Amino acid sequence: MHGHEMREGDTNASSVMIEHILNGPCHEGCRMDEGAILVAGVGGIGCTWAERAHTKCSELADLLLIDADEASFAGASAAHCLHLDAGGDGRGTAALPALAAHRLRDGIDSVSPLLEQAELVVIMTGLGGGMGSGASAELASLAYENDCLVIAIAGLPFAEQPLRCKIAEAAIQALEENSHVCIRVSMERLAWQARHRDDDWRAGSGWIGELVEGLVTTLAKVGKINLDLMDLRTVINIPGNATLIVGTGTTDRPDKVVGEARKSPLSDLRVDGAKGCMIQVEGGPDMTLAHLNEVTEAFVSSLDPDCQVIMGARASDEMMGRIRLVAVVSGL
Ligand SMILES: Nc1nc2c(ncn2[C@@H]2O[C@H](COP(=O)(O)OP(=O)(O)OP(=O)(O)O)[C@@H](O)[C@H]2O)c(=O)[nH]1
Ligand SMILES: [Mg+2]
Repeated sequence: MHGHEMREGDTNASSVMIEHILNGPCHEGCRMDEGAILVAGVGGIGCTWAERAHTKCSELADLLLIDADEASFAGASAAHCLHLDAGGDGRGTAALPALAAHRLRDGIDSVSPLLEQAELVVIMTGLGGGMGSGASAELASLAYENDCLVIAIAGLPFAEQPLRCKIAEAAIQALEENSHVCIRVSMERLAWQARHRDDDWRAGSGWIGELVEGLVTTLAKVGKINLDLMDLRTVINIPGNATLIVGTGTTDRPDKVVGEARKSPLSDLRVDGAKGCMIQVEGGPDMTLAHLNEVTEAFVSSLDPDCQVIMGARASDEMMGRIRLVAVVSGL
């Protein structure tokens, strides 16, 4: 592994480095040589999100689906599925998160080899129901015990569902305590954005897929400037809260990428005081150094002036014409 050259965010110095490494050898398509990545979905919405996200990076990560409802596994051909239906009625655990948590503890033996192998576990869930609210924090804690880096992406219920909001409030605390980064996604904002795109919010409106794909490709593939799990740990270990951001755009409008990132359907998003940041910019073979600089500088300028920035860039044929920014922001 190479390439920790891009520490301490002086963007001018970084630009030179980006140029240098862009011209260097490319190790496209290599798998990470230490640790595996596990994408996990818990509950109905979580399984849908995880499955959709995984289709975009199936070569690079394993997929684990956990639910009481077998219908959640129907669309996934290559998933590890954990069916937690103790009662056998197939109707789920309703609003019984505690039962879901117990069921997970009982059933986890079958998937614990996955957790032992994994270095990074990305857990997706929609909170407010039974399964996701109960079992996601339990899964996070098991992953944590296995020394995995744990990133949770949690959907929060619509404000007009007070009972579900109450369940979610308790669940998000448990999930936060058991994960390194816990991102709160407003399902309401997701739904609002999805309506604009004529998309189904339950599928994550594309946004979750981009986020996870960006994160997984960032960490699993050796990019032109390599970022790896050590970098992620460095950024995440900066005291304070951390969050993830994704923005996409086209090569002809790189200025729009950061704007898109700011529109993320995350609740409570404020990154201006960030002390740490890991940024990965991905583009097609048509991405130039100027594109890279424009995107990274626009983003970094919105952070704390003393923010420690670790940057990476990657070009791949599948990103032709597109640019994607994925950032882990910490010290909030
Ligand atoms: N408004 C709205 N919210 C929904 C809908 N489906 C899911 N949600 C929200 O998403 C949360 C999680 O839903 P699911 O993933 O289906 O729940 P689960 O974890 O499978 O929980 P159980 O099925 O109760 O075991 C719910 O609490 C709701 O707040 C929907 O069709 N409309
Ligand atoms: Mg369900």
